[in-house]
Amino acid sequence: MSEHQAALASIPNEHVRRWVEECIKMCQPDKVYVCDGTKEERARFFKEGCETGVFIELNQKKLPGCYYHRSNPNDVARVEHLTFICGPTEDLAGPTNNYWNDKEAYAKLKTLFTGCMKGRTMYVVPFVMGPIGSPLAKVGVEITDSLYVAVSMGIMTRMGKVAWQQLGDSDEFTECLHSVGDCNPERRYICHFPLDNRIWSFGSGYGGNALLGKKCLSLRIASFLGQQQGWMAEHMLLMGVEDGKGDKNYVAAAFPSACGKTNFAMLIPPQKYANEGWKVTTLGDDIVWMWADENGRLRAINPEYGYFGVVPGTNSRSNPNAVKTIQKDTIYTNVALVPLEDGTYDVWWEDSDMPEPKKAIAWDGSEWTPGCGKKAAHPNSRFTAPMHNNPALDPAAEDPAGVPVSAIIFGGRRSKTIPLVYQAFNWIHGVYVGATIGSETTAAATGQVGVVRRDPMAMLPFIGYNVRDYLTHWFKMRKKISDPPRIFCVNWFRKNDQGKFMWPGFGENMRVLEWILNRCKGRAYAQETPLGWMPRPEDINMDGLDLDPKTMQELQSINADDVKSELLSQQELFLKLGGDMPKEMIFQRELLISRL
Ligand code: OXD
Ligand code: MN
Repeated sequence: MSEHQAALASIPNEHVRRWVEECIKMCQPDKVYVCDGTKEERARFFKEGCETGVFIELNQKKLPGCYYHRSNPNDVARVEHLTFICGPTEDLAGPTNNYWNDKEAYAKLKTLFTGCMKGRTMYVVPFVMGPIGSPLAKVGVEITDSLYVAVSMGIMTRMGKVAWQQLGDSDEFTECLHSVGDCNPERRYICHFPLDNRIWSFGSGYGGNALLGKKCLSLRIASFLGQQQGWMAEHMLLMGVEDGKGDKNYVAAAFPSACGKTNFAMLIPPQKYANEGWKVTTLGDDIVWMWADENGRLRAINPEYGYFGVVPGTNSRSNPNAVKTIQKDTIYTNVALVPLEDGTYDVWWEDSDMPEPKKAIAWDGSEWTPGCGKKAAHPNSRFTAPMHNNPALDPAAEDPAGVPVSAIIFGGRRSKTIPLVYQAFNWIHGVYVGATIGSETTAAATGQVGVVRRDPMAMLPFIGYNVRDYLTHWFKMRKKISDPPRIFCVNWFRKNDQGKFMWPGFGENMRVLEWILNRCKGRAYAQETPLGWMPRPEDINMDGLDLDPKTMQELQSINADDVKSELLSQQELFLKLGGDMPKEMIFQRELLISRL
C-alpha cells in the first residue's frame, strides 16, 4: 500500500475518504497525514514546526507549551474584499456579500489548487464545532497544507478521533479545503459554497481566513444552515452571571471585531461586587449558536474550543483572566519577540503588563527599539489559547444542552451619539436596534480604521447568505420563543468633547450588566425615551466608582439632532437592502421617527 493509501485507509468515514482522495488527486501533496488530536501529536507538530521555522519555541519556564508564529506581513487580517459567497444566483449572497458564480469560482480555484501541495504535506484535520453530543454540534474536516493551521485547529476545535465518533457513517460534514499557496494577495480567495456545505480558501494563513472552523464554518456556513433549519449562528460572546444570592443568568452579546468581546466575556467584577458574591464566567468569546428548546426558551452553545484573541492591550487591568489564559499552551502570532540572555525568547506587545524591552524583534522580523516609530506587535497580533486555560470558564461550557439566554446585548464602538445603555421595547424593536448598529472600524480586517460602518448584529462580514433573509430569520425566530430574551444596546466607547472615554469600561461594565439583568427580572427602573428604556443615572449602581454624576448624565444623553443624523446614516444600510428590506425594519424606523 502506498503512503497516501495508508493515510486514506485510516479515515473511518467513507464519504470523507472519497473526498480526501479527490483532494489528493487535485492538490498532489508529497505526504498525507490524518490528525488524531492527541497530545503526542501536538508535541510532534511543534517539534517539527520549530525545525522548519513555522514556530519559534518560547521560554518554556515562563511560558510552558507556548510557541511563536510569524505570518507573512501581507497576511495579517481577514480580507473581506476577497471573501465570497458562491452559488448559482446572486440573490443567495445578497447586497452585503461579494458574490461569485459557483461554477466560475470552482473553475478558478481548481486551477490554483491543482498541484498546490507538491513538495508539501497535506494535513487532514477532522473537528467538531460545539460540545460533543449537542443537537447543534457540527462536524467539519479541514484539509490544509499549513502546519500552523493544523495545530491551531487542535486548539480552537474539538479535533481528532472525537470527530470521527461524532460523524459516524453520516455524510453530513463541512468540506473545508485550504492551502496557503504562495501567500500572494493577488491569488487569495476565501470562498463559501453554502448550498454545497463547502469552503475553499486559498492564499492566506491568517486565522480568520484559514482556520476554517471559525468564521467560515461557524458563522458563514452555519448562519445559512441555521436559517434553513430554524436556529441561529451569531457573532456573540456568551457569559454566565451569578449575583451572590443564588441567581445565575446567561447573557449573549454581539460586538464587531476588536470591540472588546473577549474582555467582556472574561470580565472580573469590581471589588464591591466580588464582596457580594457576584461572579462572571465565560462560555465563549466570539461565536454563539442558539436554538429554541421544546419549552420555547432560547438556548445557546459556544461552538469553539479556544480563543483567538487580539493581544495588544491585553493586560491585568483590561483582562486578568486572559492574561492567565495565555500563560501556557498558547500560540502567539505576530507579537514582538524579546531575546533573553539564555538564548530563549519571551514575547511583548504594546500596552502589556511587562515593561517595555530595550530591544526586541518586531512582528515583521525587523529590529525594534523604544521610540523607533513603529509598533513592536502588529495591532491585530493574536493569541490562540485553549478555553480550559481560562480560570473563569463556565462549568456549562461543555454541556451539550447549552444554557438558557436571558439577555442579548448589541454594541459598537461609537465615540458619539449612542448612550451607554438602553433596552429595546421588545424583540422586534431589538432586532431593529441590532440590525442598525454602527461601529468605528478596527484592525481586525484590512481597510481604513475608524470610520463608522453599519454592521447588522456585528455580522456584516459573516452572514453567509442574503442579509434580507438573515433579518427576516431574526424576526421569525420570535414565533419559536415563548419568553424571548430582553434585548439591549450598549456603548462603552462614548467620548467627551476632549476626546476622552467617559466610561471606565472593563470590570466596571458589571454595573451596566447588573441593571440589564435586573431589567430581565423586572427589578430595575427605566425611563421611556425615543431610543428605548433607559436607566436614570441613579439606576446604575455607582458604589465604589468615582464618576461624577454629570459625566453619567452625559453618557446617557440623547441629542435629537445627533439621532436624526444617525437615522440618516442608517439610510446607507436601507439603500443597500433596497426594496428587499423586511417590512418590520421599515415600521420600526417609522416608529423611531415618530417618537423623535
Ligand atoms: C475575530 C474577528 O477574529 O471578528 O474574531 O475578526
Ligand atoms: Mn470575531
